[in-house]
Amino acid sequence: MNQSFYITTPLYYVNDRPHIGSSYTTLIADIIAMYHRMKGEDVFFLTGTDEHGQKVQQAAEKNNLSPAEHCDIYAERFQELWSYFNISNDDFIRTTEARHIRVVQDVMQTLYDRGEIYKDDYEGWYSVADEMFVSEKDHAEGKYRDVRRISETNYYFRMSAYRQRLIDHIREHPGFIRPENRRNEILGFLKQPLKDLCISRPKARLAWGIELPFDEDYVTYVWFDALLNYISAPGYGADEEKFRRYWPAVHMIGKDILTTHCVYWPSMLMAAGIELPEAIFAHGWWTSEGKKMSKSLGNFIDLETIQSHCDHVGKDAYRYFMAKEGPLFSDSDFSKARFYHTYNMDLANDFGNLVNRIFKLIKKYYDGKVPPPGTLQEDEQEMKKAAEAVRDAVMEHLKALDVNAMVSEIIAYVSSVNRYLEQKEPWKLAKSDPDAAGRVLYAGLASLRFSAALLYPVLPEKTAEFFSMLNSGEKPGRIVRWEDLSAGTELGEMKALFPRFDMKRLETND
Ligand code: ME8
Repeated sequence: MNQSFYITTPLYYVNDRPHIGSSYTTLIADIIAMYHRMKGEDVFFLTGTDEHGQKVQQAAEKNNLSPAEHCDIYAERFQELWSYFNISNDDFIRTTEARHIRVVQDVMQTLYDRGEIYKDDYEGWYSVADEMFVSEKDHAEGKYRDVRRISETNYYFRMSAYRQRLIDHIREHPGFIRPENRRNEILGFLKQPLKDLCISRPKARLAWGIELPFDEDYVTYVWFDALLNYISAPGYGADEEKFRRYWPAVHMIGKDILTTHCVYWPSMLMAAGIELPEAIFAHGWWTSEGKKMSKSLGNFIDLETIQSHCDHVGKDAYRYFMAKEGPLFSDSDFSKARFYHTYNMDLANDFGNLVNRIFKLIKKYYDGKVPPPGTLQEDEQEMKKAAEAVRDAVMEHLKALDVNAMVSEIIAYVSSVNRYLEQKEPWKLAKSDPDAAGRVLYAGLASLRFSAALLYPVLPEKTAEFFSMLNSGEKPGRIVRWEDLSAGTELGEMKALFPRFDMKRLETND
């Protein structure tokens, strides 16, 4: 059976409209999943929505809806948007589904039976806004909002017992938490003793949650519920064969949820006797026009705004921008000017221009048929070798989940093909030395075809259009060999794949 690969995004809360932050994690996970499919692997790509908790309950009340009705609307909205952006997820899990609730209750019961969960009294600070118990120190520092003194009996998970095992695992598996700075952050966090984790809320205070299987007066705490989606979706406890095929997963997350994923989640899995994830990658943060995105600043870029930009330059332009300029290792700023500028530079000037030039010349001088390569000279041999090196580098960056580097590598190759054409001037050669011109155009087109095949996960629509223009009977979705471009094929109808965006339109807000 083919090698399998399992990748996840966070489950997004349904108390907020989808925005560029949630689309970023989803897009890079999608691109990684698509590359693994191109390698012929059996991929399971999971995303979904996190639907329980106080905030959802409150958001529903505000809109005069039941929590379930509210969740249906939002879950559908997320699904519509992921489909608009051509996200290729294999499953979409909602934490309110029966298949998930059953797993949460089973794992809780197991941990309770093993003495990993116990009941205790708590008196201290609680942040209503963040739905969290807050330490004396954090309260004094004013870290959390809407903090109240409460006294409550709850259930606790013995997370403190897993500190040393977790440190050992992180040390023995250098790729477990990525990138390196996040790994160090967690190792730093684990220098202090770990507290046990409160995992319940009394139903009297919060009804919208999963009931504890051993006490009907309580529901689970949101994180204990949500994290388990990563095993409930691939069939834990229901379809063991499927679960074994895909687990362990690579978790793509933002840096805001590092501790829950790198401390709570592995401790829960260790307690339940389940293998730990393969890797957790926490990326950086998008800011908007130089500022932190927040509702009060009114600069939260929602995906409807992005859709209106896509009306001008296509959806692939957004996928490309996210992949190339996104905050994978450090934070990154989203601005309209930067978005359209990247589009013009890389897609219109480099890729699009190269396609136009080569197609036009072949139409004009070779009757629209791919000219024969003849004997490749040193320069063309170099381009073929460079293509192979790009493919190998892309596959190496894929192992590191470095989507930025993958895209930069391919577009740098496309630029080098542009320079090759400038240098060879096939438009002049066509008159003086048609064989040489044919060779140059063949090499240019072979390089373009190769680049388009490799860019498919980033530009699924435009590379499909490119292949239909090429008329070679091929569809994108697999890695091709540079030299397999067939001479003699009649090119299809030409279209401008990436028309230039007039930056003046930004001033007039058109
Ligand atoms: O945390 N820049 O859900 P959430 C980059 N339900 N990424 C961003 C971002 C930004 N400005 N804003 C959000 C939750 N994200 C929980 C997760 S998982 C079992 C439960 C992305 O809707 C990033 O991936 O608040 C971040 O981790 C996630 O959205 C938070 O989504």
